Amino acid sequence: MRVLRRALGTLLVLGGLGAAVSCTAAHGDDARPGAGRRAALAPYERLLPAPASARAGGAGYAFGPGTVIRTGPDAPREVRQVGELLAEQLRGPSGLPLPVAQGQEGDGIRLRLDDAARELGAEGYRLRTTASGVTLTARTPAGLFHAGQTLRQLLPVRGAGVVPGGEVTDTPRFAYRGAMVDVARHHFPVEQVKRYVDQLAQYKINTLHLHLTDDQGWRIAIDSWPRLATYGGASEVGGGPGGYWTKAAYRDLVAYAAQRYVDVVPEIDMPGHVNAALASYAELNCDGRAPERYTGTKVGFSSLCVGKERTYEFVDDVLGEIAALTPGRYLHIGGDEAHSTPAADYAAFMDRAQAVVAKHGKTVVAWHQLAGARPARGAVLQYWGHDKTPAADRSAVAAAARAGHPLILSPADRAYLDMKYDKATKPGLSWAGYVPVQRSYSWNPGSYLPDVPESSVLGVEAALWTENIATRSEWELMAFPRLLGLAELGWSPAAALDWPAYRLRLAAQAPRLEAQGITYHRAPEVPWE
Ligand code: IFG
Repeated sequence: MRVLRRALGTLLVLGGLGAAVSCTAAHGDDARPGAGRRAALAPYERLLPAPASARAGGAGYAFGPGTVIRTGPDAPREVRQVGELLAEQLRGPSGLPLPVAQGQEGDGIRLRLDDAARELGAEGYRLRTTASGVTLTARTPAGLFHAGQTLRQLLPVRGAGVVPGGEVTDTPRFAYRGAMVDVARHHFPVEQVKRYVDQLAQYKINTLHLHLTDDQGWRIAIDSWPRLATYGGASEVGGGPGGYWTKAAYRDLVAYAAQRYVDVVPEIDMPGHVNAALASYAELNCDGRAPERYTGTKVGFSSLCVGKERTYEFVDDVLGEIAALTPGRYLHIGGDEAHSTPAADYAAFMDRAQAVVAKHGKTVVAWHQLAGARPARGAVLQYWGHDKTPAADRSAVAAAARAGHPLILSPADRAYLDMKYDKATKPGLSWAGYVPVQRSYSWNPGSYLPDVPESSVLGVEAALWTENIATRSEWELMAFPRLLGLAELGWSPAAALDWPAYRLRLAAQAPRLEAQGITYHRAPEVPWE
């Protein structure tokens, strides 16, 4: 049945009919939702995140041993790099040589910058497939990279094949499409984060927020305060050895992410969530005594000493070194759960910490609790409330948005990837409730917060906290497939956000996730292929 459907599918697409091949397979008494009627999506209808517009039609391109990736005779170095990276991404699954050449003439996959294509903006692209090849056009190398990720999904998961004739014209809805990973509660090697960057970039997520410090660990070397990493990094939740990244390793990760058009936003969480720093330096404590390192999972018990000048030397030194490692514009200073810092002290501290960020040429991002203090001009607030968040908190955030502060939306009961899917989920937490795949997808960032217009929403971010996530498979089980839904919420037009259609497109990603060895939750609400 499947072979017949695929052959039928290819014939239709090749013939330019491009219609979605749908056949009602008799599934007998299969009770799974959606099992009764399996629509085999046509290639241009299975793209995720859904593009702004896609149309199948015309003859397809035979992607095979003769395919050349062409970047154009006078292509800038960055375009050649996009071509090389795309070739690398395609060679593995296809097993094809895919040389990269500069000449534009001839069949193949052509990458073309077109500054006149203003409608494509900073990250958009056009992808056009005819018998002679696939032409990727964009105003920027980032757009060409995103076009390449779409092309990957028009190719078979393995081997050579026909890219069906058609055209995609695509631009993102939100500028900030993020994923956060907490490397403080549990230490993870840079290699694991690089693998995550590959996965994020495949679905056009363009920001990696690294939660580098917390009560249980300090994960980045700071030259002027070496014990932060060497002592404060030598533990983690559960009492494991922990670890930390050298600056060289961190720079390598930042460069790796930049090659995939993923900006890194480092977070130094303050004034709360600082036990690792306090344990490393007695002088940071108001009473001059360093607490023990902490390996539990409580929150809100630690605070920097707001009244001590040494604290601000620490803040300046640390944020200065982190800013120097950060090519991107944002520096996240946390600000959440400062339950041991009196409100007036919190506001005074955040005033000074924000001034330090500005001094080092960066823009502040902070958790939305900053709305209760004095957010600096241009400061971005990251909202992590949920359906039970008090109206007062929401209105403080709405007021900050009205005052011009852009918002990143990370609702804990939608976008927190550490929330269990259901009671059977082993890793993760459930303080914000269970978050099944459908719930994680079924919200509209443009109208999610009352009194907050879409124009105030910078974007969305999926956050993976790691109190009880310690391995790659636990990480991937929690992140996939909900990350794909959040990638779509960040990229696709509001009109495309439709669970009945999305669930079929998500199901079609399974062979790709499996080919990449990604552990994922086979949610019952998705008709997995
Ligand atoms: N809230 C804490 C995190 C983490 C999380 C786990 C924020 C901003 C609960 N703060 O989310 O440190 O403990 O789900």
